[in-house]
Parts: sequence; structure tokens; C-alpha cells
Amino acid sequence: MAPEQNHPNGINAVSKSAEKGEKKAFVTFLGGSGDYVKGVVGLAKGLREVNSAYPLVVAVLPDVPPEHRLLMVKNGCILKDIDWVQAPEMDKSKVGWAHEHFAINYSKLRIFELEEYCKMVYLDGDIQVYGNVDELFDLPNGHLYGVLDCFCEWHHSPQYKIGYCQQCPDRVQWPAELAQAPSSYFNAGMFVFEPSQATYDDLINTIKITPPSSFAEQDLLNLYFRGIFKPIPNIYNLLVPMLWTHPENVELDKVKVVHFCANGSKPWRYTGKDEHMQREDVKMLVQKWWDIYDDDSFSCKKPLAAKVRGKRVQTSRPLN
Ligand SMILES: [Mn+2]
Repeated sequence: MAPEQNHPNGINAVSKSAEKGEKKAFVTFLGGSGDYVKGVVGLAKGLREVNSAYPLVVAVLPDVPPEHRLLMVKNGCILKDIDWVQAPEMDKSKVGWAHEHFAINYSKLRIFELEEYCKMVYLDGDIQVYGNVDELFDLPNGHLYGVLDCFCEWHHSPQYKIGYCQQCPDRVQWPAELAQAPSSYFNAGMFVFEPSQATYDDLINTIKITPPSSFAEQDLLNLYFRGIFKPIPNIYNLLVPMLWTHPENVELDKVKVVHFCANGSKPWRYTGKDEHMQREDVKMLVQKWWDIYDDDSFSCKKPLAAKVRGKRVQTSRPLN
């Protein structure tokens, strides 16, 4: 990614790329024939409800069935066919969930190949938007932006064992004898990036020289973009577990993006039986997701951008 030149006015300035008329879009990723398509359809409707000026691109793997493709197109999504990315060191004797999980996650990297877009905001299918986030497209080039992850429930991480979390770095100091504290680590369910074939090729080369780890492409992206990553406020990717792990860092009335990553919190699978799922704030967010999903007035035959062209909603919330 080339560093941004002459951007004195920050994110509210019209970016050079916009002047050149280059395309920008949200992008998500879908594989398989399961129920995750509901998340994507919900997200498409959510982006429409907040009057986003940008369309939702869905990078689809070959095994997404025609009926799911049709459903997404009917809801205004732009489909881009992508091929699998081979996961590293796959054990051919295990063709179960772990294999599929790894293969799917690495294939998400294909979004970096979508060079017809100069800037994209990646959103997981288990994310919903409750506010307009178009200002993210105006962030200066040359960085990858995302929200700091929370380690409080990552039982296998060294951070968890120590009790350290980057969301509250003062709670437990990183032990001096353990050398350097871990660098900032973003949750890869949402990030702002500039597609680039060269970056994609480089990421693939990095896979070849990096042992696979439990968080697959998220670990890889964090490794690769170390030093280029810049954190943005939690309101752009509220991880649902943050509601109970870091309530002091949650501004629920300001949250724009909610990531249903907690066990049992995916709205289309929600039963309320899993731990924390009877919290009032969780129930409210899940209900809001369903309100959006069930509202058929948001279904349309045209891409999102066509509907609101020329009526871009201006948002003024500052980023820092
Ligand atoms: Mn997710």
C-alpha cells in the first residue's frame, strides 16, 4: 500500500482516490451451503437501512449454491467468484471441520485481489451495522485499520494465562521478564484495507513460510500488517463478549458495528441458552438484527449505491 501523500484535513477531506472516481465497497466472504448466508443477507439489509453510499461485495467460494447466490443478488449484493486458497500444512487424513475451517479462512485473503476497488471495508457475515460507517472509506491510505481484539476469553493465549488484555493494558502489566509485550492485535472480522495484487501475492508467500496457528488468517494478517495496522475505536467492531469482559470500554449508544462472535450469539442461530445470552443488552442487539433481517422493504433489485447515488449521508463523528 502506498503511503498517503498530502492529506492535511484528515478523514473528512475528499480523498484523491474518490476524485479519480475509483470504486469503493464493503466486502464480505461466504463459503459453503450453510446458514451463514442469512448473516450476509442481514448485513446487506443493514447497510441499506443506514443509507450507506457503498455497495456490499460478496466474495463467494465455488461451493455456494445457486439459490443462495440468487438470494444475495436480490438483496443488492455484488457477487465476486473466488477460488480456494490452499491452507498450509493440511493433514489430508482430517477432512472434518478443522480442515474446512482453515481452508475457508485462508480463502478470505482473496479479497485483496479485488483491485477494481481502491478501498474496501471488510465485514464478517456475523456482523451487523447499526449506524452509517461510510467515513471509514475516507481514512488515509497506507494503513490497515481495525479494532483491537480482546484476549479475556482466549484460554490458550499467553495473554490469557497472564491476565493481560490490550483492551485494558493497565489491569495486569506485561511481565518484564517476558521481554516485549505483544504488539497490537486486531480482530479480523472488520478491517479497512486497499486491495492490491502485490499485497495478496505477498500474503500467500508469507503463508508458505509461516506455520499455521489457531487463528489462521487473523494471525497471518496481524503478522503481515504489523506496523501498518492502526487501531480505530471499538464502536466500529463491538465484539459481543466485550459487553461482559470490558463494559467500561463499551459505549452502547454510540456503537455502529456489532460482531456476533460470542458463543451462541449468531442471531440466526440464537437460542438464548448459552452463557451470557440472557443479558438484556445481548437480547436487544439480537432483536435489532432480526428487525432488520425481517424487514422486506429493504430488499431491492438494484445495488445499494444506485438507490442512494448523489445522496451520500454525511457523517461527522471524528475518528482517532
Ligand atoms: Mn466473525
